[in-house]
Amino acid sequence: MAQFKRTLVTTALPYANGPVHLGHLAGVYLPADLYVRHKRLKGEEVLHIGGSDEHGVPITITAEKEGVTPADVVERYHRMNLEAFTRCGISFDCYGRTSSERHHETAQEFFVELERKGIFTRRTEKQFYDAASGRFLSDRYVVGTCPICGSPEASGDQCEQCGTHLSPTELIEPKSKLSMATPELRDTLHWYFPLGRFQEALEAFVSSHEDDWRPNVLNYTRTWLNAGLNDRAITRDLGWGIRVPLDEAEAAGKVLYVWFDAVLGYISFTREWAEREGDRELWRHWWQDPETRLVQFIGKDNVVFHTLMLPAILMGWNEGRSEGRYNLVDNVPASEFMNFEGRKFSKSRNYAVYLGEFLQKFPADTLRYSIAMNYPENKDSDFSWTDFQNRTNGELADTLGNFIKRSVDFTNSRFEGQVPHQCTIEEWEGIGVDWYALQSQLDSAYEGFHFREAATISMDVARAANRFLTAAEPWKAIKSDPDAAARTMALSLNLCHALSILFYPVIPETCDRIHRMLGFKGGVDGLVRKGEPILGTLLEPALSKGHPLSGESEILFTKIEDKEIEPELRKIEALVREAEAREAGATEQKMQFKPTIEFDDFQKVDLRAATVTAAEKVKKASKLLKLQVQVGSSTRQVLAGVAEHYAPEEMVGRNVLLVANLAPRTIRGEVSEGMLLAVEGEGGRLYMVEPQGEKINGQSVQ
Ligand code: B3M
Ligand code: ZN
Repeated sequence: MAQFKRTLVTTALPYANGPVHLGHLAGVYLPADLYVRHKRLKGEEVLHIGGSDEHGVPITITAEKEGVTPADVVERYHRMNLEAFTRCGISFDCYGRTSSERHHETAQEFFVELERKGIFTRRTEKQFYDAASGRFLSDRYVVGTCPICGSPEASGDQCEQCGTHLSPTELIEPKSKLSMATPELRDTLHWYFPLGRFQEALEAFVSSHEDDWRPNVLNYTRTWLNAGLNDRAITRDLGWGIRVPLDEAEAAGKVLYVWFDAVLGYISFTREWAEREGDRELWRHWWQDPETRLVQFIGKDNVVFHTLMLPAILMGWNEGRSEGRYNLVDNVPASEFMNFEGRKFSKSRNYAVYLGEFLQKFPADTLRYSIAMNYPENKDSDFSWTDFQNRTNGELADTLGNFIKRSVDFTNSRFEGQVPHQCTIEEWEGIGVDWYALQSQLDSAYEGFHFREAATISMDVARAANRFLTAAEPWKAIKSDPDAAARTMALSLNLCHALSILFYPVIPETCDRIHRMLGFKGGVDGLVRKGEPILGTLLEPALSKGHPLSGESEILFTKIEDKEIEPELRKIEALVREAEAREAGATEQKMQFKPTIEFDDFQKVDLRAATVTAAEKVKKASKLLKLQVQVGSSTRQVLAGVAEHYAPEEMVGRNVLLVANLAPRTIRGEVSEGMLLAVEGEGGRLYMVEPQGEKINGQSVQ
């Protein structure tokens, strides 16, 4: 780490198609802000770049649903999210948007360069076209029946019911989401980025981070590498996005795939920042100087785009260049998810607490602290209102706030609002905090992305400070031993100052208030922004004898009363009830039987008892098993969506029920000649239908 001169921090660009919620804050934005502020405390050079992802199908779908233009959608949510982040104290140096001119230019520049180098491949392929709307349909615009589980509501990219990733042509009875008409397959040309061309280079790159990347990040990335990297289409037929910058007629109406452009947003926004700083070339410092470290904060669902896709694009750019080469990412601290009252946040089910709304009711710092203490570092965590209330009342108000107030009030009333004693280093070191050890513990917590630990270390100092003040009893000593009381108060005030620095990454606004109460004009943030390494000043007492406090005394944290969180708890209960009703409704719907069929219809289905003779996983299809089944004297290949419920070796030897005369289908490039019957149990667990009996193989069901 020490070899780096400066750190560029980026945070995933949230889609501007909805408000950010507490899950986003916990996984990405707060940890990044903690990291950045800690670096500023050390006087290090750091830049935090983020912004809105304003392209892609999620945005056009929202726009269509609401009957407005995509531009209206992104305008609304970009503003809303930027405002929420600002109120929450997320200190971006630039919060850009991918609809900006500079970003379009940057993304096109990359496309042109890779095209010039002949890196892309072109492929004509069949894609669904909705003749009624005159549009090619991208994956999510096609709906139909899932070939794996039979759910009638699968979308062209994924089946929500069974989780299988699909392509639109795999759907049974596909329909256009735009007109509900049956779409036709037409030829269309797309540009592909050959990830496989960079396989070896990416493997070497990932291996070089074996020791510093988180296990979850390495795992997701390795799963892709081990499966072998494939070409990825990086253009789409869509009316919203960045135009493919080629004059050829074939490029008309095509835009860059949102993920190709979004990951380049970090670069565009650094350029915009540099322009605002008045030096157009300054961005190169941050992207192209090998002494700059790049750290990208993201959620676990975005890993491979940052560990493989962006690095490969940059490798493509760097090829054959000795200058103007981009740095590859140094670390990708991807978080797990933070749940909310025991359930997953879900925007589509409206089960979420939105950041902006939250901050209308409670101060940002109380939220920042609670979330830091629940940071989903290596497993999913949970945010609950009761935990939030307990931490605010017990830790922030009773421990930290109370200590500061007691120290300031007593000094104001008994020592004329001035530091009453010159503390020596020995006294400072004698109060039960090992300042050297503390600094290095705190530093390794932040540098290792252990944010819960960092916040805990700071709160432990507040606890120690309280113990110190309570044990010294200056309110008694003031009569019996005024010098001792003066010493206690001077040390306490210095502790207040130390706490205002230690807590700065977590609760910056409060730290500014503490600083002002202690008689300083600018807040901690003002000092830090000047690039002073003020973390190092903790080793000595900072306030000298005679230093005047401001004379003001504030209550830093108001306790949260039960009646304030009761409506929130009731809201959750209602949301959970709704979710449960919906889930129950879904099961009920399944209970509605299909229309009656004649015996002849049933007779058309050839159901046979078969035996699994071999089973293996299918690359890049975590739900699928490729099975060889023996049915009488013939053997055939069947793909079954049961990989999450049965290990391949468990399948071998089982008797199964096979739909033997189903037309063959190609799924993931593999032919499936038939379908196995299974039933779904609790929690989506699938159970194969396993006929029992002697010599039943090959026999039909009757
Ligand atoms: N907008 C996905 C998301 O919000 C995507 C991230 C882009 S990071 C370049 O989860
Ligand atoms: Zn399905």
